[in-house]
Amino acid sequence: MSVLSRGFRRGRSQERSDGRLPPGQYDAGDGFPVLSAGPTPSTPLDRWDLTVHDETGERHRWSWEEFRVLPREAVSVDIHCVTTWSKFDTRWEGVSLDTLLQDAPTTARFVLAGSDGGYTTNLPLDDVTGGRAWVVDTYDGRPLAPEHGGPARLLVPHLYFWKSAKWVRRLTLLPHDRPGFWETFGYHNHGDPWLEQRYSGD
Ligand SMILES: Nc1nc2c(c(=O)[nH]1)N[C@H]1C(S)=C(S)[C@@H](COP(=O)(O)O)O[C@H]1N2
Ligand SMILES: [Mo]
Repeated sequence: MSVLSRGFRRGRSQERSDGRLPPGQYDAGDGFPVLSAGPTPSTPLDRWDLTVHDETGERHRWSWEEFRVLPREAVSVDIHCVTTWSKFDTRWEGVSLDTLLQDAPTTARFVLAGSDGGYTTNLPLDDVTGGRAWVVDTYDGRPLAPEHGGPARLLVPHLYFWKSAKWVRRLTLLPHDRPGFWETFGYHNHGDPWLEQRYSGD
C-alpha cells in the first residue's frame, strides 16, 4: 500500500526535463479532470450558434453548419489548470479566433467569452489573436465530450485553463476590460501559468 502510494505520488510530482511544466504544476498524465462550476448544459446542435458581439450589437453569427465549414486548424498543446494539474500534448481541432475576429472593430482591446450556463471569462484581444486561441469542437480525434465543453469550447492554452470557456456561445468585443466569473471571485485577471498568476495579487 505504502509502496503503491509512494510510487503514485512520485509519478504525479515528477519534474519534466524539457522545461514544459510551469512552476507549481504536476503532470496529470493520462488523466483529464473535469472542472465545472455548474451542471453541464446541453444545447441541441440545431439551436446552437456562435456569435460575435460588440457594444453596438451582434456582428456575426454562425450556425453549427456554418461554423463547421469555416477554415479549421489542428493543434497539439499543453494545458495548465490553476488547481495545479497540467496535461501535455493535448490534440484539438477547431477554428482560430483570428478567423472569427478578423474584422474586429479597431476600438476593441478585450474580449469577454460567454457560455451556455452563464460562465464568462475575459481576455485581452492580444492574447486570443496571432494563432493563440481557438474555438474547438474536437478532442483527440473525436467530438468534444459534453463534460469537457462540447459541442464547442474556447481553447487558450498559454493561459490557465479557466480562460478556456467550455460551451462557448458568444465573444463580446470591448474597448475596456470587464472581469469574468472567476476573475470576479479572486482569480488573477490575466492568468499566465509561467508567471504563476493564479489569484488576484499574484
Ligand atoms: N463554461 C465553463 N467553462 C469552464 C469552466 C466552467 O466551470 N464553466 N471551468 C473552467 C476551469 S476552472 C477549467 S480548469 C477548465 C476545465 O476544463 P475541463 O473540465 O475540460 O478539464 O474549464 C474552464 N472552463
Ligand atoms: Mo481550473
